[in-house]
Amino acid sequence: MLAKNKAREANYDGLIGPTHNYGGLSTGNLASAKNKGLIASPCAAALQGLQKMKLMADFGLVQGVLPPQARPNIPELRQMGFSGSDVDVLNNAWRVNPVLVRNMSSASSMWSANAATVSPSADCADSRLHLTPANLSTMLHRSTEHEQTGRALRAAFPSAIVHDALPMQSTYSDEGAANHVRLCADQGEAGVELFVYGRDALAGAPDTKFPSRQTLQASHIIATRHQLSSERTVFAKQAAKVIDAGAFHNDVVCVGARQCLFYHENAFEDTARTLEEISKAADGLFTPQFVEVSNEEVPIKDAISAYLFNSMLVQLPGQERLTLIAPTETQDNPHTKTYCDKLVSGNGPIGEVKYVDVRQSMRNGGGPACLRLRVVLTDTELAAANPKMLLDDMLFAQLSTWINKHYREDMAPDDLGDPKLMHESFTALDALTSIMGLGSDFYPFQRT
Ligand code: SUG
Repeated sequence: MLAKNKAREANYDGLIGPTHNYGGLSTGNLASAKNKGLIASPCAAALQGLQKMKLMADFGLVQGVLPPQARPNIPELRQMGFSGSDVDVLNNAWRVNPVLVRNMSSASSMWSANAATVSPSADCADSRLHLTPANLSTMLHRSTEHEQTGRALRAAFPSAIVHDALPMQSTYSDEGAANHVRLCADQGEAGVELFVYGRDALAGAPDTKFPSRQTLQASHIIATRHQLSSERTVFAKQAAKVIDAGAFHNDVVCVGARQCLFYHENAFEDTARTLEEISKAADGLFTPQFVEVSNEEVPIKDAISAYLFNSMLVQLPGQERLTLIAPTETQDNPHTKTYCDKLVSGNGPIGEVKYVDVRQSMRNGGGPACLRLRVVLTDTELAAANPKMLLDDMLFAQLSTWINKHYREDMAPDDLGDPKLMHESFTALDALTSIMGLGSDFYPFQRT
């Protein structure tokens, strides 16, 4: 009998950057709108994110780190016509157009579930690992991430195919892995890739009030680029009503791992058809296990505010059943807490729920699952992955010291116009490139 292809799922988290703030920049993301203008704590945020990474590494999972992007985004402000030294650019832009500066200062690259769509080599016809950085073209503050994301992913996975982002046109609007689920019997075996889109851009006017950020066209192109088998690929429409209830990505109402799809009954426009297509695509590989949460058990409003589905669904070493890594907000909400208690007392595929505190990120609509990009790596691909971007005790200690040294305790919206903050951020990121072995030309400000 042939040996099984060994592969495991790694989580690459976005390290939270020094300009973390509550800008209220994401229409349709209820937490972002609600918390606009609150005082944020970049230091607490980054430590919370790092602690989550440490927890996963301590469980024995492969944990990677993606560096924050340089903010404020001075090259973008220069493109908008501001000139002079970096300080002149920031001062002039802040005086003329503070809203633009806020958009160019967001630490949003922390939500690495939106960094890219990833297809493991077992799914791709050329047996290569494929990643497509998301163009994030719907939201101004996120639309400038993809180039630097590509640079980070190429540094992390030298042996993979990292494509360019799709064109910056609304037909191709793409938000990465937040609208993509992979199910499989075993990580190293071929799986089923589910692409969930909010909008068919060529079918007329959008059917939602809030932006639907993922198009069918973007999902199709990614599946083609990644050389996926059409029999093993499913495209499903996210329900318009759930987008308008605040589920700006599918991962706010659905998460999957191994054979298990865990989702809210309102998640898909046509649930019966979606499940049928997944079962058909999985035929001969595995039998999918569907865990549907009814609106009666967890009203959609609670599912979204408590982020039950924005949990990480992971297989911990030595455990038969899956573990849900949920935000503490899920524990605080009576509906979701009661549901979780019931879930683990049954004998379904999810056997345990653990709660993590990522409250700083949650106030911007980013739960545990938003903060990580899943990358299935074979042993060979893992051996080729950049070791300095993998979290071990030493990197954890170095990053803790680095955060405590460079990050502010408090961040008010108007602090973003402060040239001192820019200086602190660039100094911190310059030091980070040494810690993570990224080279002295990783960030744009290092290249000028
Ligand atoms: O794109 N929030 C992010 C949250 C992303 C969550 N990601 C996933 N669900 N995978 C967004 O809406 C808010 C920034 C602000 O308002 O300052 C923000 O960008």
